[in-house]
Amino acid sequence: MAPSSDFETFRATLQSSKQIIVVSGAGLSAASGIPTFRGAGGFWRTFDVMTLAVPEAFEENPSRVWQFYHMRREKARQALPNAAHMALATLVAIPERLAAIAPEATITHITQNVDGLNIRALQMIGADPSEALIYQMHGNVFDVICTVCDHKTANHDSPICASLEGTDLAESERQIPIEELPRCTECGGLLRPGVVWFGETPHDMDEIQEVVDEADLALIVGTSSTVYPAAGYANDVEHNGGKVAVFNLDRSRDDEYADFLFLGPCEKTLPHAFF
Ligand code: BV8
Ligand code: ZN
Repeated sequence: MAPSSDFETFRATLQSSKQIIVVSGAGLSAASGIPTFRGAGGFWRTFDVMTLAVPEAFEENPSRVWQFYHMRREKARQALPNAAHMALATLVAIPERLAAIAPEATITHITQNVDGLNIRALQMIGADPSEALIYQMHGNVFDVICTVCDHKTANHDSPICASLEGTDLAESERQIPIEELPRCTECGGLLRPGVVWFGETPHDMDEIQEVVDEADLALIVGTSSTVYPAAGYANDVEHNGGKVAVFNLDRSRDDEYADFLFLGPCEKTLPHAFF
Protein backbone atom coordinates (compact mmCIF):
# COMPACT_ATOMS: atom_id res chain seq x y z
CA MET A 1 0.00 0.00 0.00
CA ALA A 2 1.39 3.43 -0.91
CA PRO A 3 2.48 5.58 2.04
CA SER A 4 -0.01 8.13 3.39
CA SER A 5 0.87 11.82 3.30
CA ASP A 6 -2.07 12.80 5.47
CA PHE A 7 -0.97 14.82 8.51
CA GLU A 8 -4.20 14.16 10.45
CA THR A 9 -3.73 10.41 10.16
CA PHE A 10 -0.11 10.83 11.22
CA ARG A 11 -1.15 12.87 14.26
CA ALA A 12 -3.58 10.11 15.23
CA THR A 13 -0.68 7.64 15.02
CA LEU A 14 1.41 9.90 17.27
CA GLN A 15 -1.45 9.95 19.79
CA SER A 16 -1.36 6.17 20.13
CA SER A 17 2.43 5.67 19.97
CA LYS A 18 4.39 4.50 23.00
CA GLN A 19 8.07 4.43 21.93
CA ILE A 20 9.06 6.83 19.17
CA ILE A 21 12.53 6.96 17.60
CA VAL A 22 13.79 9.69 15.29
CA VAL A 23 16.63 8.73 12.92
CA SER A 24 18.07 11.90 11.38
CA GLY A 25 20.67 12.64 8.72
CA ALA A 26 22.26 15.55 6.87
CA GLY A 27 18.94 16.79 5.48
CA LEU A 28 18.02 17.88 9.01
CA SER A 29 20.85 20.45 8.90
CA ALA A 30 20.54 21.46 5.24
CA ALA A 31 18.43 24.54 6.07
CA SER A 32 21.13 25.59 8.54
CA GLY A 33 23.53 25.91 5.62
CA ILE A 34 25.49 22.69 6.16
CA PRO A 35 26.01 20.77 2.90
CA THR A 36 24.57 17.27 2.80
CA PHE A 37 26.72 14.42 1.56
CA ARG A 38 25.07 13.18 -1.59
CA GLY A 39 22.99 16.11 -2.77
CA ALA A 40 24.06 19.02 -4.96
CA GLY A 41 27.11 20.68 -3.38
CA GLY A 42 27.33 17.69 -1.06
CA PHE A 43 30.59 16.81 0.64
CA TRP A 44 30.94 13.59 -1.28
CA ARG A 45 30.48 15.51 -4.53
CA THR A 46 33.46 17.73 -3.66
CA PHE A 47 35.60 15.22 -1.83
CA ASP A 48 36.22 11.50 -2.06
CA VAL A 49 34.77 10.22 1.19
CA MET A 50 36.90 7.10 1.17
CA THR A 51 40.09 9.17 1.17
CA LEU A 52 38.92 11.25 4.13
CA ALA A 53 36.32 9.58 6.39
CA VAL A 54 38.23 6.35 7.02
CA PRO A 55 40.93 5.52 9.62
CA GLU A 56 43.48 4.64 6.93
CA ALA A 57 43.22 8.15 5.49
CA PHE A 58 44.08 9.67 8.87
CA GLU A 59 46.95 7.20 9.31
CA GLU A 60 48.35 8.11 5.94
CA ASN A 61 47.67 11.84 5.76
CA PRO A 62 46.47 13.42 9.01
CA SER A 63 47.25 16.88 7.59
CA ARG A 64 44.66 16.46 4.81
CA VAL A 65 42.07 14.86 7.08
CA TRP A 66 42.45 17.64 9.66
CA GLN A 67 41.95 20.27 6.93
CA PHE A 68 38.70 18.49 5.98
CA TYR A 69 37.46 18.47 9.58
CA HIS A 70 38.62 22.05 10.16
CA MET A 71 36.28 23.02 7.31
CA ARG A 72 33.49 20.86 8.80
CA ARG A 73 33.99 22.48 12.25
CA GLU A 74 33.88 25.97 10.82
CA LYS A 75 30.67 25.27 8.86
CA ALA A 76 29.03 23.80 11.94
CA ARG A 77 30.23 26.65 14.17
CA GLN A 78 28.75 29.28 11.83
CA ALA A 79 25.43 27.43 11.46
CA LEU A 80 22.33 27.85 13.63
CA PRO A 81 19.77 25.18 14.52
CA ASN A 82 16.70 25.42 12.27
CA ALA A 83 12.99 24.88 13.01
CA ALA A 84 13.32 21.10 12.62
CA HIS A 85 16.15 20.92 15.18
CA MET A 86 14.07 23.08 17.55
CA ALA A 87 10.93 20.97 17.08
CA LEU A 88 12.85 17.77 17.86
CA ALA A 89 14.65 19.34 20.84
CA THR A 90 11.29 20.52 22.21
CA LEU A 91 9.78 17.03 22.08
CA VAL A 92 12.91 15.37 23.44
CA ALA A 93 13.43 17.78 26.33
CA ILE A 94 9.98 19.10 27.34
CA PRO A 95 7.67 16.28 28.52
CA GLU A 96 4.52 18.45 28.44
CA ARG A 97 5.10 19.29 24.78
CA LEU A 98 5.55 15.63 23.90
CA ALA A 99 2.52 14.63 25.99
CA ALA A 100 0.40 17.14 24.09
CA ILE A 101 0.89 15.23 20.82
CA ALA A 102 1.80 11.74 22.04
CA PRO A 103 0.46 11.29 25.59
CA GLU A 104 1.75 7.75 26.07
CA ALA A 105 5.10 8.07 24.33
CA THR A 106 8.77 8.42 25.00
CA ILE A 107 10.93 9.78 22.17
CA THR A 108 14.61 9.08 21.43
CA HIS A 109 16.58 10.98 18.80
CA ILE A 110 19.29 9.01 17.03
CA THR A 111 21.28 11.30 14.79
CA GLN A 112 23.89 10.43 12.17
CA ASN A 113 24.94 14.08 12.08
CA VAL A 114 28.18 15.22 13.67
CA ASP A 115 27.51 18.98 13.47
CA GLY A 116 26.27 19.28 17.07
CA LEU A 117 23.24 21.37 16.06
CA ASN A 118 20.87 19.07 17.97
CA ILE A 119 22.90 19.72 21.13
CA ARG A 120 22.81 23.46 20.54
CA ALA A 121 19.03 23.31 19.99
CA LEU A 122 18.64 21.60 23.37
CA GLN A 123 20.85 24.23 25.01
CA MET A 124 18.82 27.02 23.36
CA ILE A 125 15.64 25.76 25.08
CA GLY A 126 17.51 25.53 28.38
CA ALA A 127 17.75 21.74 28.46
CA ASP A 128 20.77 19.79 29.66
CA PRO A 129 21.87 17.71 26.64
CA SER A 130 23.47 15.10 28.92
CA GLU A 131 19.99 14.39 30.32
CA ALA A 132 18.30 14.22 26.91
CA LEU A 133 17.44 11.02 25.04
CA ILE A 134 19.68 11.79 22.09
CA TYR A 135 22.43 9.65 20.56
CA GLN A 136 25.09 11.18 18.31
CA MET A 137 25.91 7.76 16.90
CA HIS A 138 28.61 9.05 14.53
CA GLY A 139 30.14 11.36 17.12
CA ASN A 140 30.57 15.11 17.12
CA VAL A 141 32.95 17.18 15.03
CA PHE A 142 33.81 19.28 18.13
CA ASP A 143 35.07 16.26 20.07
CA VAL A 144 38.72 15.31 19.86
CA ILE A 145 40.36 12.04 20.92
CA CYS A 146 44.05 11.50 21.60
CA THR A 147 45.56 8.79 19.40
CA VAL A 148 48.09 8.03 22.15
CA CYS A 149 46.34 8.22 25.55
CA ASP A 150 42.68 8.07 24.33
CA HIS A 151 41.85 11.26 26.29
CA LYS A 152 38.55 12.53 24.84
CA THR A 153 37.37 16.10 25.22
CA ALA A 154 35.20 18.74 23.55
CA ASN A 155 37.13 21.47 21.76
CA HIS A 156 35.33 24.41 20.14
CA ASP A 157 38.46 26.47 19.39
CA SER A 158 38.38 28.16 16.01
CA PRO A 159 40.79 27.21 14.59
CA ILE A 160 41.65 24.22 16.75
CA CYS A 161 45.34 24.98 16.11
CA ALA A 162 47.26 27.79 14.38
CA SER A 163 48.40 25.69 11.40
CA LEU A 164 44.78 25.12 10.31
CA GLU A 165 43.90 28.82 10.31
CA GLY A 166 42.53 29.84 6.91
CA THR A 167 42.93 26.40 5.30
CA ASP A 168 40.26 25.40 2.78
CA LEU A 169 40.69 21.93 1.36
CA ALA A 170 38.13 22.68 -1.38
CA GLU A 171 40.57 25.34 -2.63
CA SER A 172 44.01 23.89 -1.95
CA GLU A 173 45.76 21.45 0.35
CA ARG A 174 48.52 22.51 2.74
CA GLN A 175 51.20 20.04 3.85
CA ILE A 176 51.07 20.62 7.61
CA PRO A 177 53.87 18.91 9.59
CA ILE A 178 52.39 16.39 12.07
CA GLU A 179 53.85 18.25 15.06
CA GLU A 180 51.81 21.33 14.06
CA LEU A 181 48.52 19.39 13.99
CA PRO A 182 46.22 19.39 17.07
CA ARG A 183 48.01 17.90 20.05
CA CYS A 184 46.74 16.37 23.30
CA THR A 185 46.97 18.64 26.35
CA GLU A 186 47.58 15.59 28.54
CA CYS A 187 50.38 13.80 26.70
CA GLY A 188 51.20 15.82 23.59
CA GLY A 189 49.95 13.01 21.35
CA LEU A 190 48.27 13.62 17.98
CA LEU A 191 44.53 14.31 18.33
CA ARG A 192 41.90 12.93 15.91
CA PRO A 193 38.41 14.28 15.22
CA GLY A 194 35.85 12.64 17.53
CA VAL A 195 33.74 11.29 14.67
CA VAL A 196 33.03 7.68 13.62
CA TRP A 197 34.71 6.86 10.29
CA PHE A 198 33.64 4.15 7.84
CA GLY A 199 34.70 0.80 9.19
CA GLU A 200 34.56 2.06 12.78
CA THR A 201 31.83 1.03 15.21
CA PRO A 202 29.21 3.71 15.89
CA HIS A 203 28.72 4.88 19.49
CA ASP A 204 26.22 3.21 21.84
CA MET A 205 25.34 0.53 19.29
CA ASP A 206 23.76 -1.89 21.77
CA GLU A 207 21.77 0.77 23.64
CA ILE A 208 20.53 2.17 20.35
CA GLN A 209 19.53 -1.27 19.04
CA GLU A 210 17.55 -1.89 22.25
CA VAL A 211 15.64 1.37 21.77
CA VAL A 212 15.06 0.55 18.10
CA ASP A 213 13.75 -2.91 18.97
CA GLU A 214 11.20 -1.40 21.38
CA ALA A 215 9.99 1.32 19.02
CA ASP A 216 6.45 1.33 17.58
CA LEU A 217 7.05 4.44 15.47
CA ALA A 218 10.16 5.56 13.58
CA LEU A 219 10.49 9.05 12.11
CA ILE A 220 13.19 8.97 9.38
CA VAL A 221 14.24 12.59 8.84
CA GLY A 222 16.54 13.95 6.13
CA THR A 223 18.58 10.84 5.37
CA SER A 224 19.26 8.96 2.16
CA SER A 225 19.34 5.79 4.28
CA THR A 226 22.51 4.51 2.67
CA VAL A 227 24.84 4.17 5.64
CA TYR A 228 24.52 1.21 8.01
CA PRO A 229 23.67 0.37 10.70
CA ALA A 230 21.48 3.56 10.83
CA ALA A 231 19.91 2.75 7.46
CA GLY A 232 18.52 -0.50 8.85
CA TYR A 233 16.60 0.93 11.81
CA ALA A 234 13.40 1.73 9.86
CA ASN A 235 13.31 -1.87 8.64
CA ASP A 236 13.71 -3.17 12.18
CA VAL A 237 10.72 -1.13 13.36
CA GLU A 238 8.63 -2.22 10.37
CA HIS A 239 9.60 -5.85 11.04
CA ASN A 240 8.49 -5.53 14.65
CA GLY A 241 5.06 -4.31 13.55
CA GLY A 242 5.79 -0.64 14.13
CA LYS A 243 5.11 2.25 11.78
CA VAL A 244 7.58 4.31 9.74
CA ALA A 245 7.20 7.96 8.71
CA VAL A 246 9.71 9.41 6.24
CA PHE A 247 10.36 13.17 6.13
CA ASN A 248 12.55 13.91 3.12
CA LEU A 249 12.96 16.48 0.37
CA ASP A 250 13.06 13.79 -2.29
CA ARG A 251 12.18 10.13 -2.60
CA SER A 252 14.68 8.06 -0.67
CA ARG A 253 15.61 4.43 -0.43
CA ASP A 254 12.73 2.11 0.57
CA ASP A 255 10.36 4.98 1.30
CA GLU A 256 7.70 3.19 -0.73
CA TYR A 257 7.46 0.71 2.19
CA ALA A 258 6.88 3.48 4.71
CA ASP A 259 3.47 4.06 6.32
CA PHE A 260 3.83 7.81 5.92
CA LEU A 261 5.85 9.86 3.44
CA PHE A 262 6.04 13.62 3.84
CA LEU A 263 7.96 15.05 0.90
CA GLY A 264 9.33 18.54 1.43
CA PRO A 265 11.84 20.42 3.56
CA CYS A 266 11.79 18.91 7.08
CA GLU A 267 12.24 22.37 8.62
CA LYS A 268 8.67 22.94 7.38
CA THR A 269 7.05 19.47 7.40
CA LEU A 270 8.28 18.36 10.82
CA PRO A 271 7.02 21.34 12.88
CA HIS A 272 3.78 21.21 10.87
CA ALA A 273 3.33 17.52 11.66
CA PHE A 274 3.89 18.03 15.38
CA PHE A 275 2.33 21.34 16.33
C1 BV8 B 1 30.17 -0.10 10.71
C2 BV8 B 1 30.82 10.73 10.34
C3 BV8 B 1 30.69 -2.15 11.71
C4 BV8 B 1 32.05 11.17 9.59
C5 BV8 B 1 29.76 9.08 8.89
C6 BV8 B 1 33.15 -1.54 3.61
C7 BV8 B 1 34.12 -1.23 4.55
C8 BV8 B 1 33.79 -0.77 5.82
C9 BV8 B 1 32.46 -0.61 6.15
C10 BV8 B 1 31.50 -0.89 5.20
C11 BV8 B 1 31.82 -1.36 3.94
N1 BV8 B 1 30.67 -1.55 3.24
C12 BV8 B 1 29.61 -1.20 4.03
C13 BV8 B 1 30.11 -0.84 5.21
C14 BV8 B 1 29.34 -0.38 6.34
C15 BV8 B 1 29.43 1.13 6.28
C16 BV8 B 1 28.39 1.59 5.28
O1 BV8 B 1 27.21 1.59 5.59
N2 BV8 B 1 28.85 2.03 4.09
C17 BV8 B 1 27.90 2.50 3.11
C18 BV8 B 1 28.58 3.57 2.25
C19 BV8 B 1 27.44 1.30 2.28
N3 BV8 B 1 29.12 1.60 7.62
C20 BV8 B 1 30.14 1.78 8.48
O2 BV8 B 1 31.30 1.65 8.22
C21 BV8 B 1 29.69 2.12 9.89
N4 BV8 B 1 30.33 1.22 10.79
O3 BV8 B 1 29.49 -0.63 9.87
O4 BV8 B 1 30.88 -0.77 11.69
C22 BV8 B 1 29.59 -2.42 12.67
C23 BV8 B 1 28.27 -2.52 12.21
C24 BV8 B 1 27.27 -2.82 13.11
C25 BV8 B 1 27.60 -3.02 14.46
C26 BV8 B 1 28.92 -2.89 14.88
C27 BV8 B 1 29.93 -2.58 13.99
C28 BV8 B 1 30.11 3.53 10.27
C29 BV8 B 1 29.49 4.53 9.33
C30 BV8 B 1 29.75 5.94 9.87
C31 BV8 B 1 30.48 6.75 8.84
N5 BV8 B 1 30.53 8.15 9.32
N6 BV8 B 1 29.78 10.34 9.39
C32 BV8 B 1 31.80 12.46 8.83
O5 BV8 B 1 30.65 12.96 8.80
O6 BV8 B 1 32.79 12.97 8.29
S1 BV8 B 1 28.61 8.71 7.69
C33 BV8 B 1 27.92 10.13 7.11
O7 BV8 B 1 27.35 9.77 5.87
C34 BV8 B 1 26.76 10.63 7.93
O8 BV8 B 1 26.99 10.52 9.31
C35 BV8 B 1 25.59 9.81 7.46
O9 BV8 B 1 25.51 8.59 8.17
C36 BV8 B 1 26.01 9.51 6.06
C37 BV8 B 1 25.35 10.50 5.14
O10 BV8 B 1 24.09 10.11 4.97
P1 BV8 B 1 22.91 11.17 5.16
O11 BV8 B 1 22.99 11.78 6.50
O12 BV8 B 1 21.69 10.42 4.82
O13 BV8 B 1 23.20 12.33 4.10
P2 BV8 B 1 22.93 12.27 2.52
O14 BV8 B 1 23.57 13.48 1.94
O15 BV8 B 1 23.30 10.91 2.02
O16 BV8 B 1 21.34 12.39 2.39
C38 BV8 B 1 20.71 13.60 2.77
C39 BV8 B 1 19.24 13.35 2.63
O17 BV8 B 1 18.55 14.51 3.10
C40 BV8 B 1 18.80 13.14 1.19
O18 BV8 B 1 17.88 12.06 1.16
C41 BV8 B 1 18.10 14.46 0.82
O19 BV8 B 1 17.03 14.25 -0.09
C42 BV8 B 1 17.57 14.89 2.15
N7 BV8 B 1 17.37 16.33 2.33
C43 BV8 B 1 18.15 17.35 1.87
N8 BV8 B 1 17.65 18.53 2.33
C44 BV8 B 1 16.55 18.24 3.07
C45 BV8 B 1 16.37 16.85 3.08
N9 BV8 B 1 15.37 16.23 3.73
C46 BV8 B 1 14.48 17.02 4.39
N10 BV8 B 1 14.60 18.36 4.44
C47 BV8 B 1 15.60 19.01 3.81
N11 BV8 B 1 15.69 20.35 3.88
ZN1 ZN C 1 47.08 12.12 25.00
